[in-house]
Amino acid sequence: MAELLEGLVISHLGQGIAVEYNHEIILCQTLRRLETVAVGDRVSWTLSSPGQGRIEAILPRRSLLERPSRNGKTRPVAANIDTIFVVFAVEPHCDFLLIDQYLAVCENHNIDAALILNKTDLPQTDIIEKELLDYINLGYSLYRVSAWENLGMDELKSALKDQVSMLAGQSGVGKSSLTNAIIPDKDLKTNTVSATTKHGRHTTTAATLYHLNDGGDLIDSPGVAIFGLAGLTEQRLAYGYREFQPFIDQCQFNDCRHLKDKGCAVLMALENGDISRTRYERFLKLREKMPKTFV
Ligand SMILES: Nc1nc2c(ncn2[C@@H]2O[C@H](COP(=O)(O)OP(=O)(O)OP(=O)(O)O)[C@@H](O)[C@H]2O)c(=O)[nH]1
Ligand SMILES: [Mg+2]
Ligand SMILES: [Zn+2]
Repeated sequence: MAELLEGLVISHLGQGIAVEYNHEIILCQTLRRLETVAVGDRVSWTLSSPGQGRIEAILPRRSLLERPSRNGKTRPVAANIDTIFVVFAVEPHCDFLLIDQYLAVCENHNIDAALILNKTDLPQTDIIEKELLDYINLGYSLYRVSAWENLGMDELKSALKDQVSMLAGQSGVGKSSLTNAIIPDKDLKTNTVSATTKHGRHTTTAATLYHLNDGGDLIDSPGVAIFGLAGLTEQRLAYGYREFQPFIDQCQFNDCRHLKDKGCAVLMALENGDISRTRYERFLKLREKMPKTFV
């Protein structure tokens, strides 16, 4: 019986799963379905031939992000993440609904969340600044950076230290550019899993984990909404709006939907100005977007 070794999943490759062991990358297969293993997973594996391995088991996860897959099921996308940094910029057009969605997922999965405004070298807009005030008031950390001009990077780097972080956000906001700016000497040969789009851009196709020079790991993820409202119920979505949390328990009815319900403390807080109206309106929109089976 081959020796059981412990490794770290750093990416999904077309032909298998890249597992890091002892500073080497081993291409692994698994008897389970490949997509049940996620980047960030700690696995036990055995050597099947030189440089090739087989994943025998996934070790217990401390957090897990999932995305919807076919027939109402979910599949894991990243495991053992401590903080998700939601990246956005003046262009492509800033999608606050998507930001709220990421934040709501984090709130429900016990993952910390922070915001990164990239491309601060470009002219900024008042609209973004106005929305940002809400997030800052809610206690979310905000890092203003430019990957191009290397602005604000020291502060961001110290926030990334000694934990597992993931960059999330729509395509083109600069997640990979930030990863490159943070880890300029990363091993591109083993770690680049990108493809050139028809616009000539390198778009990330698989989430990939990199080690930071100062300690900690960083996962660059593809811009498609790789995790959605998967697994959240309507109630959990409301909980995902952290400013609703102190009021939810005070609603008159346990199953309050915070819409037009009698005795709704969330609505009362909205009237009193304790909850931002734009955030509440986005809650309503996300609620509409939820897979109906969950509502
Ligand atoms: N002006 C400016 N442009 C930037 C900055 N960072 C990245 N970009 C540009 O934005 C575009 C997208 O950057 P990427 O790093 O590929 O974006 P991404 O978020 O990784 O995109 P996906 O992999 O498709 O999800 C590229 O053309 C970058 O050169 C920045 O700080 N300022
Ligand atoms: Mg990318
Ligand atoms: Zn209510």
